[in-house]
Amino acid sequence: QPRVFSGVQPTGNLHLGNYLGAIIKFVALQHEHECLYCVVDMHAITVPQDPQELTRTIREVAAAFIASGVDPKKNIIFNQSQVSAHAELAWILNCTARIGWLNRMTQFKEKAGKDRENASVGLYVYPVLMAADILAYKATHVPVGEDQKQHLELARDIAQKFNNDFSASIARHGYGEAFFPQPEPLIQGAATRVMSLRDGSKKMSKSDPSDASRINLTDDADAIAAKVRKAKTDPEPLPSETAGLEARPEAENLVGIYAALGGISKQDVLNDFGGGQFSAFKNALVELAVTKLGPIGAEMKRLVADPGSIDKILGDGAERADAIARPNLAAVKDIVGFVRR
Ligand code: AQP
Repeated sequence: QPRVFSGVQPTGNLHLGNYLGAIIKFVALQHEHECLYCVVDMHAITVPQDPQELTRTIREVAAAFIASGVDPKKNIIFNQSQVSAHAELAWILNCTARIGWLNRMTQFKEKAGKDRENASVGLYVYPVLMAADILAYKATHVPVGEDQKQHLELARDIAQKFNNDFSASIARHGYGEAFFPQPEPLIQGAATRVMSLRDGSKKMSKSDPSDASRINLTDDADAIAAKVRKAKTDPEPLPSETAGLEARPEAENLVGIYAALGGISKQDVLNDFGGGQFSAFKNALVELAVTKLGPIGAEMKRLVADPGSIDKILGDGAERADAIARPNLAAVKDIVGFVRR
């Protein structure tokens, strides 16, 4: 049966890329599937975090899910560190994954930078923890942005190697031919890779030192307007066909953002704005972004003002998540040959 899992790191500055690449899809999927949406705090500490700020941002990400329309009763909203199966399964999968596989991960190379010797071991094995996040629930579908594609492929490789390595034991314990499903990435829509507003070759990112490079979900209308109006563009008018966006990354990015926020295609956007100047298009984009994001930001602020209520939602979610993950982890321990209590 289909089951959706996805996570967002509580590393501050939740932005339009996180929203359009992931959170907006969480909202759509909740109507059809059982969904688990996780604040992946254990991933966040793979790079240094201020403890008080981490506590605040864990609640803020949960608030962003809810404010965007994810129903905490229907779906399971929780934070990773409250469900010990993630860490336990990650260890077992660390022994399945190969060093050569991890050495190919581009995100580690980017995040570790030049001083790789000094990166945390956690940052290196991050993709294995991500595989454990998904496989602990035997999730079948994972809505993510384009940047997570390689990690999803690794999760599929790990699932397959585990199934192969332990095939005899899996069959002996009555699980048939495969224990873990192959999780499918869901990377869809007009904005699977939202780019920086200052540089069309860089992804919009929480850690970009320039706040003008991203629209934060908590930005007010004035900030959104200022950032969109200042967004880098080129001097040509907008094309009338999507083919004309090729080699124009900044234009393509803004058209993609408009399409994703408006729930229309890029061609629809160009039907309305093709041939026109950027200034008119930017005005319309400001209006759309403020209409869509304004209420989300306001609701996030309201929700985080009551941390007790958010903690209750996270605690309830963790219990429900644990009830799914615990039997799966017990089965994995049997398959591996561990003696259980
Ligand atoms: N620019 C983006 N466009 C589309 N999707 C994006 N995502 C992130 N950036 C973009 C998607 O958002 C989800 C949560 O991401 P994350 O918080 O787990 O980590 P990240 O990808 O490392 O996010 P950032 O903003 O880029 O953080 P830093 O600056 O720390 O590296 C994922 O589904 C991701 O694909």
